[in-house]
Amino acid sequence: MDECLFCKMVAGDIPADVVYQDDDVLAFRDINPQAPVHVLIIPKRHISTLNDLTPDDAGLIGKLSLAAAKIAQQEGIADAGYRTLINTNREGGQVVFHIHMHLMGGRRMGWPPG
Ligand code: DGP
Repeated sequence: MDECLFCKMVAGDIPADVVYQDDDVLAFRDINPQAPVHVLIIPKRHISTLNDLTPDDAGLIGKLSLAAAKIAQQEGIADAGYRTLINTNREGGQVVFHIHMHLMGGRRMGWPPG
């Protein structure tokens, strides 16, 4: 997707503060952090929203969660706890239309989220 911000990060055309990557997944620090640790974990392949997943993407989406747990360990927040979430479409709060899992921690999370 030529115009996708996160695809440009995958391509290296826009700088990203990368904390983890493998063949399928890229993770980088959020530009507007909402917690001391705030990382976005994305599939390198463009998928716009959770609604666009197919059964073939099951493994890929699982890899986002596995990466989140690995990064939480790396960032030292695994034992204290952290939150992962994926916003979907307008009312879900999605602003960038390339699936991304937020990983947030380093403070106590409130509930319900706003
Ligand atoms: P969402 O609302 O779920 O679509 O989250 C989009 C997130 O993307 C938001 O927390 C801010 C982050 N973001 C937007 N533009 C950039 C950018 O250029 N660089 C980085 N690192 N993060 C960005």
